[in-house]
Amino acid sequence: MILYDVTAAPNPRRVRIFAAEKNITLEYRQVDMTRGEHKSPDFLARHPSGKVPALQTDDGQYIGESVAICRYLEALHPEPNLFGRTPMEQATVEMYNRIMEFELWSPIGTSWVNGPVVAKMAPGRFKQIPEAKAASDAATHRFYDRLDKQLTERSFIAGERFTVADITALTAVDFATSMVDLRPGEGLENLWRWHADVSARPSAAA
Ligand SMILES: N[C@@H](CCC(=O)N[C@@H](CS)C(=O)NCC(=O)O)C(=O)O
Repeated sequence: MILYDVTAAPNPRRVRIFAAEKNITLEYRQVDMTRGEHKSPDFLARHPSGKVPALQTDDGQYIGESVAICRYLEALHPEPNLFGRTPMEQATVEMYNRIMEFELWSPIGTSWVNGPVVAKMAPGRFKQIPEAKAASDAATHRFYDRLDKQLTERSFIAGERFTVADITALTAVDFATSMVDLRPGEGLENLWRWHADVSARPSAAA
């Protein structure tokens, strides 16, 4: 299987970590986003949104969207399980994974698009709205506080074991910290304890 990847991009990292947890070997093919390769007709045939990651399966079909790719990998390699086993656990993992996407990744993405790195990297590509960045920065920090409280009650994002929801949250916090100037406050001890635990897993280096 071939993963269309950008090493520095956080969404492909979600799939790389997921595959590493399952010990699945993928062939990585770098997409040159600086040259707009992800919007070329060839690439749009692989992923209609022109985004990474995209997976080429062994029989030559394509899947876009990191969660869809992870679900495919889980179906092929059910163990170790990362999407939940019982109906209740599956629903809980899904719930927290969606919360991490909509309530953590979403404001981080808005702050990124309206922030200084994008202004420098892709001048004029987006109409930047400083008020949107300020509101999203605040929403991200409010969410960090909420996550910190949640992590007093459980070891991982969706319960007592590592799941895909931890991968979604880890990639969000790392991207926010390194690229968006949205590092969680030092006083958020539970969040940092969780972050240290998940970062210590060999898959986090993927
Ligand atoms: N929801 C998508 C998001 C994919 C995404 O936004 N990827 C970024 C890189 S991290 C990208 O390709 N951006 C280029 C663009 O949107 O044009 C997923 O989970 O795969």
